[in-house]
Amino acid sequence: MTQLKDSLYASPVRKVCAFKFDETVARVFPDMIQRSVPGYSAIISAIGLLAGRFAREHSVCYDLGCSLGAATLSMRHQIEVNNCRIIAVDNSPSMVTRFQQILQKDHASVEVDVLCADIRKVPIQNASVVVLNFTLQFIPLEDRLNFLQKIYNGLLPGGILILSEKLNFDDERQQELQIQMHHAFKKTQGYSELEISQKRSALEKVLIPETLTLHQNRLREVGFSSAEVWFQYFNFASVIALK
Ligand code: GEK
Repeated sequence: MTQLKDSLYASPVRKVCAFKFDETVARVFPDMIQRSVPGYSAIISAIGLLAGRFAREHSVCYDLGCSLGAATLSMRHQIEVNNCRIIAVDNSPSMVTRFQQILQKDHASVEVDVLCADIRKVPIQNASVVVLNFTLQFIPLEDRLNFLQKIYNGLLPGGILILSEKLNFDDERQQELQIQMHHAFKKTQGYSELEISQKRSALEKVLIPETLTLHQNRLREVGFSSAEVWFQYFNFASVIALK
């Protein structure tokens, strides 16, 4: 599939609409996420490595909020055990349709089921690995605790959750600095000031970041025995939570 450049916010608009994972976004998504999330490729590769280590025979690996399935494909190519399948879920029909097309061209042996559904409603059972790669941030704050509790309950003993999120910081100066450094990163990726500011407005009420402490406390509250950062690049971090 040809890689299209994200220029969705390149022209000025009178009123920036709330961000949606529609067809226009799905079409440019690989370029958008790569140029917007510092360290995205490194995280995707590491998710594969972690799945290679934690995926168990006769279990399920979940990729929740899979978009075009980058994390699923990374896991699929690293899982070596038999009878382990991946369930990838996204509630954007455009993402799911495109991911199914991508999957048809991938010939690894691990079975993958792609579901178009709300991840809050999908049962999690017999899981050895659960991936939430920049997805929890789009779930309403009031639903996050129950949703993570469901994931914890569905994980097998010794299973892991990989949780990647955009972060907020309690300290005001730190918060401002990290946001500015993220914008500096986006500029090096070719985004203009206008693109950065219009995208920021579009995401404002849709992507709700929290602090690392809040994430770690919630993970412990639902039962995870530890939750540690294994990757951070400015205000983007990934945590491994162990059951
Ligand atoms: C990657 N993990 O490339 N139910 C299902 N899907 C949802 C829901 C929901 N309630 N809310 C949001 N999504 C991917 C990147 S993108 C992150 C994940 C980003 C989906 C939404 O449709 C979108 O595809 C994805 O979560 C978030 O590793 O764009 O910053």
